[in-house]
Amino acid sequence: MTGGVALERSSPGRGDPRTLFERARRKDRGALARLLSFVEEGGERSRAVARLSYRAEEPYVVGLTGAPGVGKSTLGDQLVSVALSGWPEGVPGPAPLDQVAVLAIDPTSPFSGGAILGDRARMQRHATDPAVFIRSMATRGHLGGLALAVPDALRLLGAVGFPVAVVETVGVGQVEVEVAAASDTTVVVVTPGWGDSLQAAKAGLLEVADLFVINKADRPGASEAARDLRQMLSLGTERSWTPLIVETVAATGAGIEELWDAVARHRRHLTETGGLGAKRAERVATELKKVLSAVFERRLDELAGSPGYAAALGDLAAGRCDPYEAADRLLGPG
Ligand SMILES: Nc1nc2c(ncn2[C@@H]2O[C@H](COP(=O)(O)OP(=O)(O)OP(=O)(O)O)[C@@H](O)[C@H]2O)c(=O)[nH]1
Ligand SMILES: [Mg+2]
Repeated sequence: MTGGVALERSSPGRGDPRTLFERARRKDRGALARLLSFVEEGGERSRAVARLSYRAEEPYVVGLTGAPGVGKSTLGDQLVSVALSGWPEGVPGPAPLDQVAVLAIDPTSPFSGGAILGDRARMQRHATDPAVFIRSMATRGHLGGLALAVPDALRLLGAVGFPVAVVETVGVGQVEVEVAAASDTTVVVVTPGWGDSLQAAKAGLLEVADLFVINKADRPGASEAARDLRQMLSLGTERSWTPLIVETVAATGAGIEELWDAVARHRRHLTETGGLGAKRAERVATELKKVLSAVFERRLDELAGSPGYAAALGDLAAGRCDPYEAADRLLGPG
């Protein structure tokens, strides 16, 4: 039984989303990794994954964002360990949690194959821990890019049984802010000193932050950074939730329990005020618009390759019609 055919037969449906999904639900990490690759790639198989994941319990999503190097990955690592001990009293959900996922979003290198250099080491560190699943994620063709691939991935994680997921993004660009803001609890990470806070403010992160972490609090200036943040927040619009500020030293684990408690407090607030349902409803509405806009964009590309389009361009160039008439001709009057 060493021939290629026999091998194929001994593992039926290796690439079949449904088979992989069933295996992923039984905590087969390899199967889950394959499914996430499908999500990254987009296309038919990612559609199949979306269909299988839909309607499942969503994981509670904690987003970690902030400038490069502030310590998000180290923080995420520590947070996962604390999270596994479960939610504090008064927060619905199992305690302890049996598994937690970390998705590290890599917006900068769409062709990296989904691994950030520093994250390889982390993945190896947790490789023997069956309760922690860490995975870097890039987009390699998903229609709509990361803004759609990430929610798909999160739904998949929920569907295979993860109650909590931590999503790490480098929060400097528009997409990263969007991805972070699509979390249930958005944590903005800064370091002591004025620079990070100001950069966070400029990137629009003050508005989306539910919690602030001042990491590397072993360095001077942490309390000043907290004061600056409070001041900036007091200038913003009144919100029903005032972002908490937590100081941590991710390198040693100091302050991580407090951070998890702050996440739990925010979750409790969302549950009590109905904010969680509203947030998630808003999120799917945004998603639907993004799906539609991606579909329209693809149709536009198809249209641009059609003979009618070439003819319309010819007419335009010859001055036989104006661009609006040309558009009407191609689409029908809008
Ligand atoms: N002094 C100090 N260093 C820290 C702390 N937390 C993390 N670091 C160090 O800061 C560096 C960056 O940490 P990462 O966790 O990779 O930061 P990141 O925000 O994930 O970085 P990117 O993913 O590249 O944006 C590493 O060398 C860490 O060891 C801390 O609390 N104190
Ligand atoms: Mg990182």
